[in-house]
Amino acid sequence: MLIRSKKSSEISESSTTPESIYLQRREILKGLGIAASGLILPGAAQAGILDYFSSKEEEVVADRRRKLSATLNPAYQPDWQLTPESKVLTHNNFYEFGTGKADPVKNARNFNTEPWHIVIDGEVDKPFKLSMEELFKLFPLEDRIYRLRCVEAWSMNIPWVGIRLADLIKRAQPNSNAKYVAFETLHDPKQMPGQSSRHIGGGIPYPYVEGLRIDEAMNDLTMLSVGLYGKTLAPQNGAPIRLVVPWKYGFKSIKSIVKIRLTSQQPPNTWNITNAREYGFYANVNPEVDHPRWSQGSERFIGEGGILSVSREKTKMFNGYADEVASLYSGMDLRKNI
Ligand SMILES: Nc1nc2c(c(=O)[nH]1)N[C@H]1C(S)=C(S)[C@@H](COP(=O)(O)O)O[C@H]1N2
Ligand SMILES: [Mo]
Repeated sequence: MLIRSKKSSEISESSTTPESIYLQRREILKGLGIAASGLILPGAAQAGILDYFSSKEEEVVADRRRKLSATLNPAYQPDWQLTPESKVLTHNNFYEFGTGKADPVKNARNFNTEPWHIVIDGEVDKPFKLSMEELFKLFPLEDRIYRLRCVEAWSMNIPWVGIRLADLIKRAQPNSNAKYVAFETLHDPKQMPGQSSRHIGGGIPYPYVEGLRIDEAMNDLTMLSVGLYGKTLAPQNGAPIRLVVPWKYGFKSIKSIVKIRLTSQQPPNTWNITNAREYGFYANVNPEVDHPRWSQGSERFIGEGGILSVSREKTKMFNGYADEVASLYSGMDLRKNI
């Protein structure tokens, strides 16, 4: 997500999505059988390409992940082509570890997530604090395949492992003032270089925060993920626990959560604080409402193979989950409530 505002005429589609440039270039270079040279693109884009080329996947995907046993939820096993695990692990948005897509896998490598606790408090009768071990004992895990649609117009199909957020919230017994749910990422500038350096972290406010309306949080689709591809989350994907809200743009799916608070007022969310004109509170995937700087009508699906096989697909209302969630927004103007 670019932070600076530019007129849409000044920005080409590819410059909103540098990853497509370097993936494509890599594919072309591979096809030609030559090594990467940075001759074509200037400045930052070139640095991105060189970065990506110099990072051997096996090297950067230091595997600290543990196998998880989870039950397949048959309601969420669509017959889709999955995004390969290697791409889910190496193409990330996690500004605490750098703003480039290839930064988090490198910079989060030594991110220490043990011990980890998550607190649930606010407008509840039974606030509690859980270690990850306690969470694993209390809640059975399930496997669900969801589509992830980033506001930058790329998407992936990811097999998540996790629990229903609703189950965690119910355990805290929300009171009648609980209208929203606020989430907060760990604040640890020593471990998260983007939190101590504007240069690395893009200058957005930290800790990263997000929010949902209570009915959105209680929807069956809304998950707290602790893993993907049958293993615990890698640091770059938001270890050890992150939100997954598949009908909303990816920035709602906040990573490395330490706090969940039930509130009576709508909580702030990081991208809305940063640029309210471009990013709202709801952030429902909506092909009919363009981002001020690019179209949301279609997306590049990141699948198997190189960029030449990346397909441009039509973006679906609510990211394809309209049957499950459209009723949450009946009577709301979705052009105003972006
Ligand atoms: N704390 C935190 N959570 C975050 C982000 C971030 O920068 N910081 N980026 C968001 C965005 S824009 C997207 S698209 C998804 C990406 O998740 P992934 O890297 O696991 O695919 O994480 C979201 N959660
Ligand atoms: Mo995103």
